[in-house]
Amino acid sequence: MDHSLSLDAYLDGATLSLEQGSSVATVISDLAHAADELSELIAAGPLYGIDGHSTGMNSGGDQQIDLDVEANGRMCAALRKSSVAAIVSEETELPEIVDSDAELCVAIDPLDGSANLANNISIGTIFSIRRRSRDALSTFFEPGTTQLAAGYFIYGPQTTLVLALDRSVDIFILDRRTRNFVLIRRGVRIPSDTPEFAINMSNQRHWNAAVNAYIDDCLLGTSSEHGEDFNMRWIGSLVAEAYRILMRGGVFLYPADARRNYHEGRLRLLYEAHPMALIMEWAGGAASTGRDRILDLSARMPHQRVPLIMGSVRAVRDLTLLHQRIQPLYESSTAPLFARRGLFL
Ligand code: FBP
Repeated sequence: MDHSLSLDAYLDGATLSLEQGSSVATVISDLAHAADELSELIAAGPLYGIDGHSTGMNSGGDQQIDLDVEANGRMCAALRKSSVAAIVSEETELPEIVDSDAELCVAIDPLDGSANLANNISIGTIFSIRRRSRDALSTFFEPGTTQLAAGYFIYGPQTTLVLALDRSVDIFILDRRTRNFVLIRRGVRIPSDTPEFAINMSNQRHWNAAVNAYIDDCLLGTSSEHGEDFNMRWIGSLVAEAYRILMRGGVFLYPADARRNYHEGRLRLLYEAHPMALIMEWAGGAASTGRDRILDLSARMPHQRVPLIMGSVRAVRDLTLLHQRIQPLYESSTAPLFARRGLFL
């Protein structure tokens, strides 16, 4: 592939036929400039006065570090510059109205997985762009299917942008010589069946029966219902896990579990699950809570959490079937959990 198409040139073409296309292009371009600067700050860290010290808790009760605050400041400044109607940010308790007549609303996680920074592991910025409905705030309470575009930047060995726009998922890399994002991959497709799963196994005793059944089956390898050996990964960084799935398939799970405060999972609907689900589906994959398609869900609160299962269509389908068949059985009877034969039949 010719690596000479810059993000701005790409956006000129890709947004041409979209309603609100030029506003969408402006938002993505402004976020990309902020991501370029943020990536430099992340790479230099302590040299630029960022040492990862705690600045307390954010409104959602998650630990906040200096870089979360810095990222939030830069990303929200970029969105104000683009003149969006309203912003929901992970780091801010209430939605911010910027210009209530503007065309677009944006939900953003300015720095996902920031706790990984101390270990020099990839982290990212996730965003979701919607057309403003009758008023700016109600836009955020519409289903994920109303997203116009979504994407994320990864700050890792390379700084990349994964962008879901106009039903295609395309990938850009930051060329540090020119400080431009450049297209490196168009129309990413997720393999439909890859024997690889990602889940935080330390929570196994808290999972529901359907998730336990699925992972138990994966661990059985060739003697399992799946009939193949599985590989496992857990990076603890949503953006990095999603990138691996886009490259080679597999499934990522952050399910609801029995721990206090995890009854709706850990991840947030508006700025983590909705944008990831759009990316997965437009790349030929799927995303579900185990019971419902993520894109069909509407948030009830700006920082609502949701269980997230995403990746290759076969794995998401199998997990959905297990939630339909095993979990109700488990919830309603004291009978043995399930028979291993015919798990997905
Ligand atoms: P934040 O939203 O607090 O940054 O946390 C999100 C996240 O780091 C995801 O990127 C990752 O998938 C998950 O939390 C890891 O959670 P856990 O530490 O419970 O495995």
